[in-house]
Amino acid sequence: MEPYWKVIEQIVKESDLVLEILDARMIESSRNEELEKMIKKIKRPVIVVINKSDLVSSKELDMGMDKLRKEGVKDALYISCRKKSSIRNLMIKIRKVFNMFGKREKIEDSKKSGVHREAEGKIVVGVVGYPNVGKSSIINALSFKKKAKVTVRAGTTHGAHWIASSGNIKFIDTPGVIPMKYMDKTKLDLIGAREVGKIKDKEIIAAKIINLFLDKNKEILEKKYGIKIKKGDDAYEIIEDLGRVKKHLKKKGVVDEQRTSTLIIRDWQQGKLKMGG
Ligand SMILES: Nc1nc2c(ncn2[C@@H]2O[C@H](COP(=O)(O)OP(=O)(O)O)[C@@H](O)[C@H]2O)c(=O)[nH]1
Ligand SMILES: [Mg+2]
Repeated sequence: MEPYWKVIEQIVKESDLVLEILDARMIESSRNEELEKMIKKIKRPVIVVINKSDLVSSKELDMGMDKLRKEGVKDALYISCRKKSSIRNLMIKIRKVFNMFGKREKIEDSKKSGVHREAEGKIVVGVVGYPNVGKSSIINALSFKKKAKVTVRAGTTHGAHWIASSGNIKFIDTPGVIPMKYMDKTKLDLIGAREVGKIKDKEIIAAKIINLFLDKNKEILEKKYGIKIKKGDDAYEIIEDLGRVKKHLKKKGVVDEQRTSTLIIRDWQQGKLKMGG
């Protein structure tokens, strides 16, 4: 097994309960099948947490939740780290799921692994998910202390993990680096798991981001960038237009598409392009 998966497996084993964090803007893409299988095998209860709900409309969120339920996810909720009420709801959910699990499976399981946290009065919560989905931010919000490092640059929680606590709950943060070969790179770039400087085909990713808006909410792009999108404009034409507006020009007045694409990707990854909300 790859070292990365060993670390994650260890964290899951140490946990009584796992939070799988997803990005509200790409709920499906930010799920990780391999990770979910592993958690299931180790028999830990999971709460699927759709984070960054402030960046999408409530309609979108409801649709995403419906889809998750249909796919058999029992415990899911959406939150935003920027909302106190969200964090409260998540805390309530953690205690609820932990107590239910305690009755259902925990006793048998704890005999095997030798873990008996109820007796210790502690709940260990492992927080997993792709880089940049907000794991560290959630831990910080839940523990009311700044402990886990939050970064605008993707993939900066390396190797070691932090443990933060809140009352009798301990949180384990997980490293943000997943070996790239396990994942669809485009998907990762959209989630923001890779820093923009490391993305080679910036235009392709920028075009994908634009396409996410073109169908339903192109006004968001128009407003954010002060451009006018005509019917039938494709993503590359929009990059071109934006490059002119921003004066991202090379010699002879040719638009520097790399530079404009970088701007779009960065704004998206940093949550500066809301899809509604
Ligand atoms: N808009 C918005 N941004 C968030 C939210 N949670 C985290 N972020 C931002 O997402 C980026 C990555 O967060 P971080 O906690 O470091 O993610 P991690 O890599 O999963 O630990 C940071 O710029 C955070 O400020 C949220 O609920 N809403
Ligand atoms: Mg982190």
